[in-house]
Amino acid sequence: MIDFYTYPGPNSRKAQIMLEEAGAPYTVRTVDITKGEQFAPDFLRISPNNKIPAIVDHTAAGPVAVFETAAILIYLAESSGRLLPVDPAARASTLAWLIWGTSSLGGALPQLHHFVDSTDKVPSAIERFANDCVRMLKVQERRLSEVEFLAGEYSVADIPSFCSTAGWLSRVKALSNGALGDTPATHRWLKAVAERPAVRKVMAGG
Ligand SMILES: N[C@@H](CCC(=O)N[C@@H](CS)C(=O)NCC(=O)O)C(=O)O
Repeated sequence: MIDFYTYPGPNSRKAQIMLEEAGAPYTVRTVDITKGEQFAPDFLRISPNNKIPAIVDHTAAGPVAVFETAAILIYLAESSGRLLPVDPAARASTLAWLIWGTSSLGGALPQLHHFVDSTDKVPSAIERFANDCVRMLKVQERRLSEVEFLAGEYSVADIPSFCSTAGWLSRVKALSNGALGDTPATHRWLKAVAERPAVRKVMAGG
């Protein structure tokens, strides 16, 4: 059984989709980050960077605590044997797109939204993050016009970018003054990923 430490939001959805894809039984443990529960000493022993999501897998060999979305996804893919190829080249490509999705795209989008939503507007920060998000969404569009899924076949690599793109593509497009343009391959991919039962369940709040 896995304890899943979560609070509603895109990062938690990434981990929960992989829990569903892995078919791993799990118990939801809500950490209310609006009330500072992420700083409780018991939670910091699991997630030292005071962020959700995190998991504790109660294995026969003892509990395994994992924090950081990318590490959780890799752990679940490896422990379930699902959505992460063993062939070295395919595995390297899958991990590259997974890490790109969690750190590059997934790191810049929240920064853009922070600066756009903040009351003290910092034009250079908005411009920097808007340009970078547009650039990365174009990188993703180009990739998805060449292959069906980010690493070729559907894999753990699609999950983080799907959650970020589904939530924020239209907002970045609106902010881009036409620079992002049409993204037909991205829309085709969003639809295909959204049809997976695990994804449908989590996106519906399951
Ligand atoms: N790099 C982390 C980021 C996770 C993250 O930003 N979590 C936010 C919620 S979406 C959080 O826990 N914030 C609480 C805090 O910063 O105190 C990951 O990929 O898991």
